[in-house]
Amino acid sequence: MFFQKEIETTSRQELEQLQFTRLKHIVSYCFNNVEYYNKKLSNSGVNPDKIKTLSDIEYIPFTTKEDIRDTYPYGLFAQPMKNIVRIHASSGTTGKPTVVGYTKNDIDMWSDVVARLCVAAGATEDDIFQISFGYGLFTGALGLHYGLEKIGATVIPTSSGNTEKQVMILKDFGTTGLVSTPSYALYMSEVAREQGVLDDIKLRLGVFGSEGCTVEMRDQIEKGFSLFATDNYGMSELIGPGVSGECEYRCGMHIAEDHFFPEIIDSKTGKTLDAGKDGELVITTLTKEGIPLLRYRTKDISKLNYDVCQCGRTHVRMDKIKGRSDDMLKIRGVNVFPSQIESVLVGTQNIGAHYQLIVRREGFMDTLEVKVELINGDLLERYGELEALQNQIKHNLHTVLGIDAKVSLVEPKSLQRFQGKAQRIVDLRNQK
Ligand code: DLL
Repeated sequence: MFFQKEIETTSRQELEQLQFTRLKHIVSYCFNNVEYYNKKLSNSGVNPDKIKTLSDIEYIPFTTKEDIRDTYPYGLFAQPMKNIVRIHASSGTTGKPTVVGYTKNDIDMWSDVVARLCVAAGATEDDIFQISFGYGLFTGALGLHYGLEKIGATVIPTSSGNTEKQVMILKDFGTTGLVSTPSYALYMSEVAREQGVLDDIKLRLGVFGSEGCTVEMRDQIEKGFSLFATDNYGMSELIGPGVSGECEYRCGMHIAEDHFFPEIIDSKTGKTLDAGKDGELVITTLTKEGIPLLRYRTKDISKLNYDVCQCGRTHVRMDKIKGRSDDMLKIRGVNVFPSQIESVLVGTQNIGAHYQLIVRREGFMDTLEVKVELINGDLLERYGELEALQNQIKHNLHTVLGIDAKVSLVEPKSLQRFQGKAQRIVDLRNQK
């Protein structure tokens, strides 16, 4: 099933013609409407006339998260605020969020691309979808909300958290589709099993995303809830969910190529790689008005497959995300940067500068343990003080990250030292 069959199945030749026209337009749009881009493009000797073929995109300098941060909050917006109808944001390393703005047309395009992936997953107007992503600045919930409404499905905006109530609603409201992170879906199925209500739940579809989901984990969710699940990729800077999603064949996520032009680059050299090679995904937004981005470096590692899919879609498929070229952690759907944790630890009295972050999957939930060395080992004998210090750090971490972490205070000099770059993250989630 298709939401916009004509464009989703258009020939590669027609698609590339459309992409070229749109690329030329978006480059001059950025050049004329965003001072930052005007300077950046001029400094690299690029003006809109330089784009004569689609591959001339390689002349354009990359845009990075730092560019968005440097122009915080609205410096990359290409429209005056009176034309911006929505703001979203995602957390960043500095504590300042990455801010994005949408015009009415952007919201419309966003709903279309999300509707496409929902229909590709098998959603119809007869479905009742529970959205268990957190509503708010995060793009996941409202993005799926508008897309699902567009196809005429019923939306239950439960937001995330309060898992027992989520399970009650799944059962009592006859929910047939679930939108959440895969790890939260797994957790919900565990709670439903514990409550003995799995058989009363009518779920048939899971539209998941925002964090990685291995096929093994997907199998577990599917078994738990007896549903069919798809993986969906996006990021707030680019639009939110809707950049790409799996169809019923689940052999890669179709990128909405009429709106997002993908490239794969070597993250070290910045050189464009051949399709089929693993590298960093770079996306140019071809139609976005509020905050258009040219060659945005996602830091996510994937590869592209241009073969026409069995489903009939011609739009390129990207592989599941292999990881990130930087070290942002995604824990229970929340972006966590080691530097945020460091900012809490360093400067706390009695706490040294050596720490380790251990991420595990316990049951079906991601957990974070922050191991940090004490400056004075004697404190380990003074339980009252030790506990107070632990609680203080726990509280401060929660304030900064928005999630709970286990804090382990350890002997001075007990953690590993490194001669080169420190490897502070121990991610045990994908270990069997
Ligand atoms: O997570 C947008 C989204 C919401 C996508 C709901 C899908 C569903 P951010 O919070 O800005 O946006 O986080 C973006 O999350 O750069 C990836 O590292 C990671 N990510 C998103 N989707 C996937 C996925 C939303 N399907 C960052 N698989 C991205 C693996 C994903 N990682």
